[in-house]
Amino acid sequence: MGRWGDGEMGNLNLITNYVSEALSKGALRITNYELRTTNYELRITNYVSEALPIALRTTNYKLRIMEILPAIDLLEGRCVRLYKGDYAQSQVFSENPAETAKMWADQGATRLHLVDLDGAKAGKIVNLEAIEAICNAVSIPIEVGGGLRDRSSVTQLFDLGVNWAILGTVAVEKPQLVQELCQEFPQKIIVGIDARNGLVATRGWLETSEVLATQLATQMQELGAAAIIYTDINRDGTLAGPNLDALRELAGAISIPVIASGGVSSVIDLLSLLALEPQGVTGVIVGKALYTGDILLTEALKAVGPGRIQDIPPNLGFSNFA
Ligand code: AMZ
Repeated sequence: MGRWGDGEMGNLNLITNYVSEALSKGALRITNYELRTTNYELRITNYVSEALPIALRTTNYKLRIMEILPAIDLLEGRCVRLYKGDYAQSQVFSENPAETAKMWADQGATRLHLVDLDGAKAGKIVNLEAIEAICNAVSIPIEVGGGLRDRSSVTQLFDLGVNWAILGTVAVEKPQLVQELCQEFPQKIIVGIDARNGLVATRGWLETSEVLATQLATQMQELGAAAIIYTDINRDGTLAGPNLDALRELAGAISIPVIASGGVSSVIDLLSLLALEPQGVTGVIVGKALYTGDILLTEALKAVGPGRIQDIPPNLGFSNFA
């Protein structure tokens, strides 16, 4: 393989390949986010934050950034994580979602992803109190989904200060409504496509349609959706890694931003997603991994967020990575 910074190879693919290859050869090991190479040692945050911008600068490469959206899934007023969206397999992570939201904001999150799980099942907003408390607790932008099936539920959220409404079920069942809302609220309607084996699931993921995720994404782009959130149900809450192939296919089919969701378990997963940024994957929703501590938000932000470029030490050269 080439060296970091070698011509067009000085891009993220190379860095990601470098990490994979070095890991497989035992030249690199990761302990608690610490990377060690045989001839150089540095923390993973520095590895990414310092080496990546240099690689990119060497090739005049545009810096890739992945926005990280901590997920707050609301069930009966609490912050929970489900396993593969199964309501029977829920784990409570916080009794106070507003406090949780504030914690993520304090750690540097630039946007929050909220899901009203009771709402998705009931077909109407259920956890309004918790959503309102979160809106009052933080000043970063918030997106909310789950149970938004008509205009009034969407406007109710906007009135609270929510920045984006996420529509799932109605994208399949009432595309006309999606179109009307996109016209009325440009850039504020996001379509959530939740797929099980490539087919779109609806109504709290209790039903699976015959619609293909890519087909729906193309249609929703035409209707004016600001972005698509793509969730791989079989990976959600499993820490099994994102479905990169499905994301690549989806992002390749449309030109609006794609936000990846489901299975993200490590900073390496975030780096893999960063490789899909040129295809239009601009953000990633992280749930369970943040709550278990598998991903530390502050570390993740340094790894793939905009802040990392500020940390470049002037004397770090590629000779260190031979
Ligand atoms: O985990 C689940 N069972 C689940 C979930 N996370 N069911 C729905 N949702 C989320 C979708 C999307 O953000 O990912 O609810 C929203 C869609 O809700 P609706 O009511 O528009 O289909």
